[in-house]
Amino acid sequence: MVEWTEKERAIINGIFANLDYEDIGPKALTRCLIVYPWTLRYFGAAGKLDSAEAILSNKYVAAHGIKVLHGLDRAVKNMDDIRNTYASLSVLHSEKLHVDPDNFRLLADCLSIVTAAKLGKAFTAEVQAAWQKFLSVVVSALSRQYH
Ligand code: HEG
Repeated sequence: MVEWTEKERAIINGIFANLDYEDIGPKALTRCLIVYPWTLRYFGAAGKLDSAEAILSNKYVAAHGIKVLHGLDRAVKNMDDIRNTYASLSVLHSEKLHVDPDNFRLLADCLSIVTAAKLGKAFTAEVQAAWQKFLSVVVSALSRQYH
């Protein structure tokens, strides 16, 4: 069971309250696909993704980036029970999509970089600590139903 301080809760809620899903979601996912090209294998349905330019301008990828970010809303609203909140999403990624769970961490890292770039000076070490703790819990919950 993960414990959250009031300050951590305030930081996480504050980031999400000001988050531009349509900007950050696509930026994080496209960065993940470009930096770690093996993650492209799950996006066959997206069409041609054979260059950074193609990835950055792909509408399917952009829409999926927004969808992933909205998936995080559920974790924010259920911070005290992220594991159960993500049980079925974890099963989906494991059994249906066959996404290697190592990739959750890679996407989370890209999300941190994009968030840091967006927040600038406001992304202090203390904010980063809470943010990364939150993403680690998400990654662990999503990896939970793998066997
Ligand atoms: Mg996943 C579907 C969330 C990492 C590949 N992902 C989804 C969906 C959500 C989601 C909410 C829609 C589920 C549904 O339709 O019911 N994904 C999500 C989160 C994270 C994550 C919160 C990690 C932070 N996903 C992830 C990674 C990959 C991936 C790392 C591959 C590298 N997701 C993936 C694919 C689909 C989803 C291929 C199905 C796409 C589709 O339906 O078109």
